[in-house]
Amino acid sequence: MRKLEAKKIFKKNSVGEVEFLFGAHNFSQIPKNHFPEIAFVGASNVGKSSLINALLSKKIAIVSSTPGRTRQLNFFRVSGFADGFILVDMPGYGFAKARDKDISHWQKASFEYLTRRPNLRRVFLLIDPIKGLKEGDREMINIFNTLAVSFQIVLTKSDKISREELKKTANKISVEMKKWPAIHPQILETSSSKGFGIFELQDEIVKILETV
Ligand SMILES: Nc1nc2c(ncn2[C@@H]2O[C@H](COP(=O)(O)OP(=O)(O)OP(=O)(O)O)[C@@H](O)[C@H]2O)c(=O)[nH]1
Ligand SMILES: [Mg+2]
Repeated sequence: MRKLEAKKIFKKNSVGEVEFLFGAHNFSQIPKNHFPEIAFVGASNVGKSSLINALLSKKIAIVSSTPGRTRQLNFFRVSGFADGFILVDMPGYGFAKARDKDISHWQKASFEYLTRRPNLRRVFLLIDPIKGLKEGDREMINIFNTLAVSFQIVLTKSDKISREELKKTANKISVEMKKWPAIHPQILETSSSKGFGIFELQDEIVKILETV
């Protein structure tokens, strides 16, 4: 049943079923709403915007090979499940090209959003399996655990690494994860460019939405 449901919600979306709602530079610019929200967080260039596009079968989030492309919190509304739900594409952390002032600004907006949003149902923390967990990721993980923000690890770009290496990274994270109280323990492995793991991620989103 659930498989059918995920297919229905994420079927090739025609115009109108997925819409860009707004982009926000500050937490105060984000209107309150009652839709469940799911945020995509991770280092610059890890593949957040690409994964949202792969999930929605639509080039709606801007992708770039230059790190730091997404400079605001972008909200995309998907209809098809009750009233609908929202995917949030966050600015990446950990790159040096932007001005310090800009970086601290995005960090503040992201931090406030991630820790003060009552309808935020889960954070997908994206990790590049070639790089593994970096300092910026650990800082995020500490925040999530301290403030009880429900999060789940999603490995990206799995087409760029052998199965063995991918498993090695996943196993290493699984061991560390035992100390993380706010983690949802299943690690998802994806490739936006090859479509690997996209259905599983869609299915996970449906499960999140079904849980009240
Ligand atoms: N091989 C491969 N490349 C990918 C995949 N996903 C993303 N990329 C590439 O990685 C680069 C960054 O992708 P984005 O989706 O813009 O990454 P982002 O995390 O949104 O980046 P920022 O907005 O800068 O934080 C682009 O060149 C993508 O084409 C993937 O699954 N496989
Ligand atoms: Mg982006």
